[in-house]
Amino acid sequence: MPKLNELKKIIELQEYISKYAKKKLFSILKEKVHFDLTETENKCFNELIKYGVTKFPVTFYNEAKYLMEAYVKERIHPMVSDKEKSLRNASPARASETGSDYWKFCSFSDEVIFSIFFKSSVLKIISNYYGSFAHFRRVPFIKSHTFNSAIHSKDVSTVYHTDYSINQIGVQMLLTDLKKDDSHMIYLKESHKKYIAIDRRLNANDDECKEQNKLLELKYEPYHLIGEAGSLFIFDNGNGLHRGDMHEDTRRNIMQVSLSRGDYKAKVQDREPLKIELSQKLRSAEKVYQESVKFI
Ligand SMILES: O=C(O)CCC(=O)C(=O)O
Ligand SMILES: [Fe+2]
Repeated sequence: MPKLNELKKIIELQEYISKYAKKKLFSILKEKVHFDLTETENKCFNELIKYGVTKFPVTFYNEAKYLMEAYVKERIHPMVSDKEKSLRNASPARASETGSDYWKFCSFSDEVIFSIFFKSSVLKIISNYYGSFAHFRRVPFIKSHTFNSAIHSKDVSTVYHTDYSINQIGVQMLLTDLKKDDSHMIYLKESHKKYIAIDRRLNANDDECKEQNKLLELKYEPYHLIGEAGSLFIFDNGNGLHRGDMHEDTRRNIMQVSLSRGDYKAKVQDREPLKIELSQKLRSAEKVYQESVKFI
């Protein structure tokens, strides 16, 4: 239970937050969908509704191992030449701010990435959450990063924020094991119900940020995106508060991708590089999979 002076600060913070609150309504009328799920998938879906974050019931252990070998350690891997044409660097400025020495956008056409998204119920769970088809807003990225507070103290995603503009859902897969004292994402459970919008740029001062993080963690229960390699998390980062909790001398390897309800068309640099191959692969797939790549 927080102490009285902490409660007072929480209330002040809440008032500060609501000044910037925006309730983004699902404005365009969408085709309503609902997919049948197994009992465990349904449990996962219900958790997403309740907490704004959930762990997918399947762990993609072999897939994570493959992605580490084929991408992050690409320079020593024989498959690299096949992949080269589909890999794109993320913003070098953001990469250096976040301590990423490997941060690349890749293709859904990769057999393993394809199987994770188009042969599982990940997209069905997210579509059920939206109540309409989920659409990828860009291709997935694979990121390997360390953290050094002296260099990276300006990393904006270490401050609690929501990515509120496009009703975004994030999917993050761990490519190697992560423990609580490794760098990882923290999501504040049930904060997605409050329609909070904190602009990251409003939090310039480090001490102020730390204080704000502490207060929010008293108000909402933190959910740590940690676990074994291949763990896959789904989170409503459009509405819920989250941040990267960075620890020095640790390395995080992840694959991440984000989705929207289709209110957003991917920028040229975020689109699928092997679009024709991907369309062919999806030709006889269920509509939920075909729809998901419509805007990339
Ligand atoms: O896990 C992190 O470093 C935070 C990233 C983030 O803010 C996001 O994916 O929306
Ligand atoms: Fe975010």
